[in-house]
Amino acid sequence: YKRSHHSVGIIGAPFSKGQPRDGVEKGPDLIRAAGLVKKLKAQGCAVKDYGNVTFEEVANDEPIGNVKRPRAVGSANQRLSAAVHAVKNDGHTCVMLGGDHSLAIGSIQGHAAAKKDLSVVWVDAHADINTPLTSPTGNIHGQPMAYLIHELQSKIPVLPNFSWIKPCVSAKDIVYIGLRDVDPEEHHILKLLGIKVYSMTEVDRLGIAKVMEETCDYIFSKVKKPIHLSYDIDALDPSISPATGTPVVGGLTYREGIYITEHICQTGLLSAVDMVEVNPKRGRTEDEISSTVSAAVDLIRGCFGKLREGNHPADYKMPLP
Ligand code: 6HN
Ligand code: MN
Ligand code: MN
Repeated sequence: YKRSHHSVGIIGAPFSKGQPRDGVEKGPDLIRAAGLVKKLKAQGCAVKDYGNVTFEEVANDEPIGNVKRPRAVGSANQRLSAAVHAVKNDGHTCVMLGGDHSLAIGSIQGHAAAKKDLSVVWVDAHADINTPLTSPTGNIHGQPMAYLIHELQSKIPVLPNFSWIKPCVSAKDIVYIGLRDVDPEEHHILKLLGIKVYSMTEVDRLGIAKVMEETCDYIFSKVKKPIHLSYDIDALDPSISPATGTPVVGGLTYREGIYITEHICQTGLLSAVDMVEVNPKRGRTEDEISSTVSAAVDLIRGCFGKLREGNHPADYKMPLP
């Protein structure tokens, strides 16, 4: 048994303009209201809540080609990137509470500014690797990986407020887990770049324990890089987390979802986490909302040492009669 010495820095990013449905900007405050900080402290973490990033209003944010609200998304991510960089420089593992998944641009960029050479574990029903030219929707939450991967830079057009982004991840340092709704163009990109993917088919075939063992063998095959875990709540099955913008049937069970976090935690290399796409306005009942939010809280707790077998402090003394 190892005592956890996690020091966690939390940043809220109440932002929704990477996709068309409002409500997802309420994610950070809902996840906090469910007791995240108190629960992390109770399991032995040192926690600093940096509050929410504030975003500027962007007027006349007309589409560029089919890309929607590029200026607002570019500007929001630039601010988030600076905030994540600061949390990393303070020495914490950074937890970014979204907001939609376009925020991974700023979160990964800010993380990479502090720790160069990251590996990225992307847990999602979707690959979020469309380029502006392949995107069927124009929603930037379906595109963040494309802006960050070195190998795709020749495919990315110039966009307003995106010039600060520097590609910072190599295709070989990415693992996807949970995919089940991948656009044809995205599938082509994944194959072209030889990106490691454990779709729900591999989760079914191998079981989640083997998937995680292979994931870590793969990302640690050369040097042990810090891990950026980008967790889209829609990776879980909609029976557990229905309050999200783009739910897809056939997802991870609660137990599989938690197992991923437990396994990543025990590598000791988790350096930043995104928890995104919790959208209370997409829940049809209070129960659907609370089930989604509490799953998000439990996944974050799993990232920071909570064990299902139970935990006790290293200095615990049995009460004497
Ligand atoms: N997410 N592939 C679709 C698109 O619009 O590009 C869906 C993206 C979903 C994004 O869930 O973070
Ligand atoms: Mn996503
Ligand atoms: Mn998704």
